[in-house]
Amino acid sequence: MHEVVYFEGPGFAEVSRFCLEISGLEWKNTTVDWDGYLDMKNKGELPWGYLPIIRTPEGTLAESNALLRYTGALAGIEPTNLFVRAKVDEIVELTNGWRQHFIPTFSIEDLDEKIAARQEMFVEGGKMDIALKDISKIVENSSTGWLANTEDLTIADIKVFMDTFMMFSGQFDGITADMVSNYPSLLKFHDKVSNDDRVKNYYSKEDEKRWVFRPGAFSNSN
Ligand SMILES: N[C@@H](CCC(=O)N[C@@H](CS)C(=O)NCC(=O)O)C(=O)O
Repeated sequence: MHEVVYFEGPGFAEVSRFCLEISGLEWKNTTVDWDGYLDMKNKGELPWGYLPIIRTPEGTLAESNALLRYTGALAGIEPTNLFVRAKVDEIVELTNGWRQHFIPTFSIEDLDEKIAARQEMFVEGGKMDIALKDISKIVENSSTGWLANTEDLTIADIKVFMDTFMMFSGQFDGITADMVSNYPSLLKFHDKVSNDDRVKNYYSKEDEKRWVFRPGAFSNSN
């Protein structure tokens, strides 16, 4: 039995939750609030002090990308060919790179300042604009529609899909769904991934933070 422990939102754990779900293995989704997190930290249950973790039959694993690769392998969506796997990792790392631009804005206390800092990243030439254009280029260069040019979806597709679109759910001040309309290739990618049966089934229930992963979520943004 595998147990993912994280906060309720998608954040750093969504990709692994999805991979475990499609792996067909038995797994448990444990959610904690801030006090629950502090309690685990104080008890020394978090190897490096952060969530998410996965409790596995062989011990605890931490670091979201290690969890992604592990659960992706369990789900059979981590390629075995070493070159393709490295391409997949390249895309995963590229996504981490831009995520790092966004994270410092969490600690800006003044709301107007936080909104301004985020919006500045999305104007033409801003860090997020460049990042989303990079992903758009990857989509445009793929002959299969999957980011690493594979026959089926891989952890790179899941990572980019979830990390990108979760930003636009409305839970982050200053980032609105209509901002996606500047990136038509990303919308095309959204269409492909959200209509994959595995993804569609996983998001069949209404959820205020996860509506962005459903087919047509951004259809008004076109
Ligand atoms: N490098 C870690 C970072 C995880 C991380 O930043 N987790 C946040 C929640 S989204 C956390 O545990 N924050 C608690 C804190 O900052 O004290 C990973 O990728 O798993």
